[in-house]
This record gives sequence, structure tokens and C-alpha cells, in this order.
Amino acid sequence: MNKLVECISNRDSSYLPIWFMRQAGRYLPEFKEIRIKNPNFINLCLNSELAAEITIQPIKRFDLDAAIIFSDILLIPYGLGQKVEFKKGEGPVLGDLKIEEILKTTAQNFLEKVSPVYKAISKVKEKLPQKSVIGFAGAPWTLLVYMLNQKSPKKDFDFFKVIKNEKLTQKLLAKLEDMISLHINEQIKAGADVIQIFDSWAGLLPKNQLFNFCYNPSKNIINKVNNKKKPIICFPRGLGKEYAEYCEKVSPHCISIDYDVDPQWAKNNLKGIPIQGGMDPKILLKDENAIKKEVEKYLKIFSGYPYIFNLGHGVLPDTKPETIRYITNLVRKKR
Ligand code: 1CP
Repeated sequence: MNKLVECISNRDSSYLPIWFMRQAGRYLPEFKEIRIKNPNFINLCLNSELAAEITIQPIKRFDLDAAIIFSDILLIPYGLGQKVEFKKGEGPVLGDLKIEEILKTTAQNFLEKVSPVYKAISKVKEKLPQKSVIGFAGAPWTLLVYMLNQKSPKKDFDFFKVIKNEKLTQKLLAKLEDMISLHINEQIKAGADVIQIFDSWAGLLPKNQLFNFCYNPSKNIINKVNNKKKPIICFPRGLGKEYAEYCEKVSPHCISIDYDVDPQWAKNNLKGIPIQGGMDPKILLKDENAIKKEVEKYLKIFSGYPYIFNLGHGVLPDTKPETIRYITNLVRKKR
């Protein structure tokens, strides 16, 4: 029944579940219709009725195996009292970081601000009892990047310019670990079957900082999540060959690979951990032949291996919804 959970927990290679990162979002006309009427993105995420409806949109259209809750990783800084806005064409813009206030935020303060997320999860689970519901959170490092940089990092992002005060940064990391674990546990309580941790900016870390800022914090969170029966998928984007060290040190239940990772290398080097994703979302903008060729490459490599079909990053806004249907049908035919 719960295909994603079976694939991960039983290392079952027989089914090939499929879902897409950013499957609910800007490439879907029915999402854009709701979005236009709701200019404040954070408020939209905190409207449990609409968040549940948006979560279900891609399931209704394509009958995917999993529904990822419509929310955002930046709800954690928001719940910690940092201002978060999404400006058109600019992406997220965060307010000044008041570290002392953030460190003082209690679990109760946090939950008062973000609890509609859990309500939305319960609604989705009620409406889709037969699907896997995915809750998620940003990893501490990726959240730290947004909180310190106050916007999306660009190519010139410099770790040592942003991390000026090591001691305070360590305190902030510890606080983030606590709040992320709390947020994950609440999502599980509300009905999430699987959790994904997005470390979208892991690739920005200098190699000698990976243990401190990426591996250890993610491992600590996995250890802190009480209900160990729910599998955790980790997505440390941009790690390259360090994906192998990540799997060894963090031992996630499932590892999501980005499109710079060679899938054959991943199959041979990631300790047999179930693998998710990999295909470049830009290929979805090409013609059907190019798409088919690439989908078949992934299916061939991961034949007989516990694999969840997905992309190497989120669906791009210019993707045609019909392309998602096309890929879903291709994967289904191979089952
Ligand atoms: O309409 C709009 O302008 C909002 C676009 C949008 C959407 C649909 C944002 C802004 N976030 C989301 C939803 C979202 N974000 C989901 C929902 C579920 C789904 O996948 O369908 C998820 C899982 C996220 C996670 C998220 N938010 C990540 C991690 C994944 C990734 O893309 O690497 C990150 C980094 C964010 C931050 C964020 N949210 C939105 C933007 C534009 C950004 C910045 C991205 C960047 O810095 O490049």
C-alpha cells in the first residue's frame, strides 16, 4: 500500500515508486491560479486548507505515488522569528538575523507560528490514505545559509565571509537541530509517512567543513527523530564524490542524488542504500525522444536495485505538465 515506505524500509526493488521534487508548484496552472490570489507566500503555506489542496493537485493529475506537503524550508527561520518574504523575480528575502532572540525562541513559540503545516498534513493523509505523504525540512547548513546570507546564495558565496563568529554559529546550528527535529516529529505525528531533509547548499561547503556543518548536524537530527519507524530521505545536493562519505557517516534510510552524480557510480558506491532521483530537470524541457532516452538510462541502471524515480532537483517552472505525465507513464510501463 505504502509504496515509498516499502521500497525504502524493505529495500524492495520490485515496484519503482515515482514522485517529483517541486511537483506542486509553478508549472501547474491550477497552482498558479491559487497563487495569484494569495500574494503572500508564507501565508499561503500557513493556510492549511489551501496547502492541502495544492499538495493534492499533482496527485489528482498524475496519480503519483507520494504527495509532498506544500510548504517551504524557510518556515523554520520564520518560526524562529526571522522575517521571511518572497519577492517576485527575486526569491526569498530574509530580515536581519537577531541571534539572541532566535536562541530564546521556545518550542511553544515556534509551534504557535507553524502549526498549520501539521494540520495540512493531517488533511492530506485523510484524503489520500493510500498514498505516501512526505513531510520535509531544510538541513541546518542550508537554513543557516539563508539565515546569514538573507537571500539565495550566488556563485560568489564565500563560506569564511559569511561564517564570522564560529562560536555563535555553533549555537545557532544546535538551535536549528532542535527545531528541525521538533518540526519533523510534529509532521510525523500529523501523519507523514516519510521525511525528506533538503541540504540544497551542501555543495557550497569547503571539504574540511563537511563534518561540522553537513554530516554531523544531519546525523544528529536522524538520531533525535523519535519515531524511527518513519524513513528519512536525505538530499545533500552538490556533494559530488563526497556522497559516498555522507552515506557512510550519516546512514540515511534513502539517499537522493542530484544530476551531477553519475547514477552508475552511485549504485556501486553508496552502500546499497535505496537511491532516489538523479535525472536532470532541464531534460524535461527537451523533446520526447531525449526524455525517453534519459528515463530509460536511469531505469536500466537501477533495475533490480531499490530505486525511487525522481529528478536531480526540482521541476522547473517552464516544464509542461504533460511531460510529467509522459515520464510517469514510461516508468509505470517498466514496472
Ligand atoms: O510561487 C512562488 O513564487 C513560490 C515558489 C515556491 C514553491 C512552489 C517556493 C519559493 N517554494 C515552494 C514550495 C516548496 N519549497 C516545496 C513544496 C513541495 C513540492 O516540492 O512540491 C518544497 C519541498 C520546497 C523546498 C525548498 N524551498 C528548498 C529545498 C529544495 C530545493 O529546491 O533545493 C529550498 C532551497 C527552498 C527555498 C525557496 N523557496 C522558494 C524559493 C524561490 C526558494 C529559493 C530557492 C533558491 O534559493 O534557489
